[in-house]
Amino acid sequence: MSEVKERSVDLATQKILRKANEEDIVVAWDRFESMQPQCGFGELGICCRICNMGPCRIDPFGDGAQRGVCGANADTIVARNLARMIAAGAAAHSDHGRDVAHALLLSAQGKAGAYKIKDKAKLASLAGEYGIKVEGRKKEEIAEDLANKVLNEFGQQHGELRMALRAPKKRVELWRKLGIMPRGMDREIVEMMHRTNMGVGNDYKNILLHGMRAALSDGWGGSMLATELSDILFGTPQPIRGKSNLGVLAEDEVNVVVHGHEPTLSEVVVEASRDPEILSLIKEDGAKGINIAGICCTSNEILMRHGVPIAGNFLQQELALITGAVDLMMVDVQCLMPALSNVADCFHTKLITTSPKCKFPGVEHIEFKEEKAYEIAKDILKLAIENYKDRKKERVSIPKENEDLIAGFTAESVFSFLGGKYRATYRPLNDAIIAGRLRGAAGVVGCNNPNLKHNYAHIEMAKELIKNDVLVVTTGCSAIADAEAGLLQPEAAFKYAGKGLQEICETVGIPPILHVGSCVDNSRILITLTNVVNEGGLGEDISDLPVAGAAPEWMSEKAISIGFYFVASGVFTIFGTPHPILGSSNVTDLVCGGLEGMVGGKFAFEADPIKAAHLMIEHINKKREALKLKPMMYE
Ligand code: SF4
Ligand code: MSK
Repeated sequence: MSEVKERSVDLATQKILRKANEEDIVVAWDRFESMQPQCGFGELGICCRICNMGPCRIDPFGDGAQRGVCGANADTIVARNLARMIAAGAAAHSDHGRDVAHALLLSAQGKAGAYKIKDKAKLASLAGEYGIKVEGRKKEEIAEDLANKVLNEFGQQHGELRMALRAPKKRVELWRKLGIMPRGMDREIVEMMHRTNMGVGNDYKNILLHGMRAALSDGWGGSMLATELSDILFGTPQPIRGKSNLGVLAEDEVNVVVHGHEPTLSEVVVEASRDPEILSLIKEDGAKGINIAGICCTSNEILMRHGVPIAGNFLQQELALITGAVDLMMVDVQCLMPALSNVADCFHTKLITTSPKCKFPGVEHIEFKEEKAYEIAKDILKLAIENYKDRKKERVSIPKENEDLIAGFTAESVFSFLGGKYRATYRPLNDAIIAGRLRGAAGVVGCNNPNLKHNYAHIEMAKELIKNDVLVVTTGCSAIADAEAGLLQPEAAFKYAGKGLQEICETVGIPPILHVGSCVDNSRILITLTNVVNEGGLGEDISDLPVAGAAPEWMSEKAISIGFYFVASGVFTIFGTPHPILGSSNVTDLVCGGLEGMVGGKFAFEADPIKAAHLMIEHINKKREALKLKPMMYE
């Protein structure tokens, strides 16, 4: 087994990894090591098993002439595999958006009493974008029309996605010219699967062109709608305090951990945890209270809106259970390790699945239905309370580490912040960039992966960027990594940021790294970039802006989709480890080079976070030069 210090930079994580080792509990890092060496064909993307004449694999050391049984070469096989990853990632995000739209519809129809429309202003403005009459109508009537329009858009066959029209005009025109303006989310994803089916397209460029279209239907479609409709239903986040890391688990309270991505049930669980019946049951059971904490993006969703503490990110899901202090873990969809059930079995922890889309063999399933959300939430909490008495005190070990944080930034709030209370405008942000106080901005997002030291790349990349006066916005597990390192506090600016960024953070009272939400909330970054373009003075398109993106520790297909919609929107984007495409030099050259000429964005792969940060800074400097901006103020 590798040293715990090699596995993670986080002290709490290291402590629980030691406990896991002492108690002989296998975790992701152990399984990763036992998988070595991992399949080289898979890593290079040159294995094809999409028809029964295969599986076929191309010799990476051959002369390039080798073909699969059908005649597919490495370019075709690699491109098809990558395109299918995009489709799967886009499907996951978009299906999340669909579920929120469904909850909005039921709420509007009075069939889901647990949900009330919280942001009427956003409802009115989004309805306006969809051409729905707002004046003189009840919010429920507007919401019903909006939910129906949105739900229809998933399967829209022709035309253009409404949200994609929010992009800068020049970008929309480019997408139209390239034929990648997204129509409907389902349509683009289905077509991606069709195009990559045996015997359909074998031109790698054409396959990946549609890959971008499918990815755009995620970022400017499914994900954006997931964000907007969640804001309408659960409230648009405002800057809020919270805490992060395994130390948020409580010794003497019932610990309920919510994990996954969709906020529909966890929102109600938070509310139900304050129900008088639940509170009196807790007292009866001898606990001092009930502590809801989260893992992954479900956690980010309820942190952003309620300040609910975060217990950890992707690689900490098993570790939360190994503290021995979790009475119940409730999971919904995405990023859930099947191993959770084995780990839960080592403790008293009850693991509950809740989505019909996601069951674990042998694990209790309490199906979530929007119509009965509150009752279901209470039933789950009652199980947790009942289970508290079975907690074995002698097996409990909660690391003390937990950091304060500020989250809850959005495309709307952060910049009305920067503009001062009474002037909601992006002008101060644009002016800071133009004047050279800020070099630019970077989105650092995405997962953890045991193939890299847990949290290390997120934290070091973010620190290097802010040191160079690059404002960082973050989502998903990257945001949690930063939170655990104390970087989401205003004080972090004094410790780590360059002078220009420090001045801004000091004036406005914000951290140098802004937590803008869950993985679907990467759409908030797209809107922010668009607002910066629209404010003026920094070019006419997203590809003109001094900005860059990164997913330094990515693991999910969703990260591939996110990467592609950022690149297709004109953003230079770095992934820590390569996409599984290196088996085709043509596809690699396209993804890391040729795309720039087409859409203004491209990928780079760099595992060293400091080197990666400097590639981003170089790119930002290049864009500043092209815009003829002033030299940096403090250089
Ligand atoms: Fe082999 Fe072609 Fe079938 Fe793929 S599609 S498994 S390359 S025969
Ligand atoms: S949760 S997709 S591990 S960021 Fe959104 Fe984290 Fe990646 Fe899942």
